Amino acid sequence: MRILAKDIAEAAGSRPGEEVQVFGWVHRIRDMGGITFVMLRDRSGLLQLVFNEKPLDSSGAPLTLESVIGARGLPAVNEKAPGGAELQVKALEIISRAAPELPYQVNGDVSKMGLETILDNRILSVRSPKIRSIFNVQAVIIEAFSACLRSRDFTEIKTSKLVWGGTEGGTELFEVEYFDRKVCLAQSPQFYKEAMVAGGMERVFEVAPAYRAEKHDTPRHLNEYVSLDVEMAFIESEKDLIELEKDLLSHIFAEVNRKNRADLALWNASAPDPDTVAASPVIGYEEAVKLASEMAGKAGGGRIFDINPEAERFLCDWAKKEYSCDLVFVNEFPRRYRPFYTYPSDANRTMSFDSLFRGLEISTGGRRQHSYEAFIETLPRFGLKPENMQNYASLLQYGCPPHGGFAVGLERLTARILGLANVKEASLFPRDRKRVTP
Ligand code: AMO
Repeated sequence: MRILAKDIAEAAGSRPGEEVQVFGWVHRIRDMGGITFVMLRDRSGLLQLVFNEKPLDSSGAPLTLESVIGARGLPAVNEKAPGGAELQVKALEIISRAAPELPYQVNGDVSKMGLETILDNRILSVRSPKIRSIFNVQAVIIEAFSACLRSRDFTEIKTSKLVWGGTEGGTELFEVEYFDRKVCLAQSPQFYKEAMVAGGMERVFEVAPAYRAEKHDTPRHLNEYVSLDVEMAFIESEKDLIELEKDLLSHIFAEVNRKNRADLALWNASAPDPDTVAASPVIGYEEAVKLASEMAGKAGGGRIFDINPEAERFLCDWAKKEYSCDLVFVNEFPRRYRPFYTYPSDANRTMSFDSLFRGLEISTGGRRQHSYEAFIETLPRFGLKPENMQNYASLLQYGCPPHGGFAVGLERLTARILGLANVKEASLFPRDRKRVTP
């Protein structure tokens, strides 16, 4: 019978004397003279294999690290082995032999591996249990995000990433040859999620890549990231969205703490207590800038004029100190800092917000313009010509409810939960200015 590594103790306890079979990768080899211990790794964890003879392949060549093998034998209790049991091997099959020289040491200390080495050797580096754990957490985030929204009557949509223009800023666009013309990679599903709300779906969400042609290389930017997007109809202001995002993050954090206990332990990390999320403060933009500036002054720094990365860190420190929260929302952003589709609350401010989590912006959102006339009137303020914006404006022409939404960056959320220094670590195949392989 085939079992997984994690089930070895159960097999030893419930079916002693019964042979089982395991398949996986060779994680570590310890030759003790007469006896050889091989650590086998499968998707469930590690298992100690015990060989009384040297494990050789049919041609007599020794086993190499990371080879894929199958082993048959008897499970036996051994408290010193991971999982409390081991396999006394009777038969070994080397299914796929790994080259003896590995460009990345899978069983090594991840904290000593450079980021470029980890990324250059992704197929090997993701085999390190600690690195694999990042993507276990990420999978649970996506699952919890989707489940929570489905339970609130949101419909999942998938929209095109080939678009006619930008929604989030003119210069950060990747152009793509599209037959005899040029189109762009979507910076966000902004137009399509709003279009589906106007299209009568009312509540939609999407999990999909978004593309930003940002030229700078920072620990918080990717040129392709996964955007967790939400849009809903019949809201009054951004405050409805902040409440929704709090509920959503509470659910995500609860699920990660419940399902990723072992993954979190590898990073000595934990997601926030969901109860603290509900208590997260919401602070207006102007007050937030003032507060961050004062904090910077006290720390011996210069003045702060907008919510830059330094301000994000100060505001999170403040929320931690005053409210014991890892999350803080900043709302009422000035119109000049928000895209053309944002709904103004007065001449200078908008019904929009950012959420900052453990020192980093993880989401942006707000209410949108839903009046065609007001939208067209606003465009010149952003240097946009109404005649060039007809595609976008068309969603407002035939009956559009008051609506709004937000987007959370998946890699940023993952990185901040685990305490990763760079968002690239939370992307399986990150794209940056230099990197398009593997
Ligand atoms: P914004 O451009 O602020 O808003 O993006 C929303 C969130 O997406 C993540 N993000 C990124 N993550 C990694 N690398 C990047 N280059 C990058 N750019 C953005 C961040 C950010 O907070 N359409 C609006 C959302 C809305 O209003 O619904 C938008 O895209 O976590």
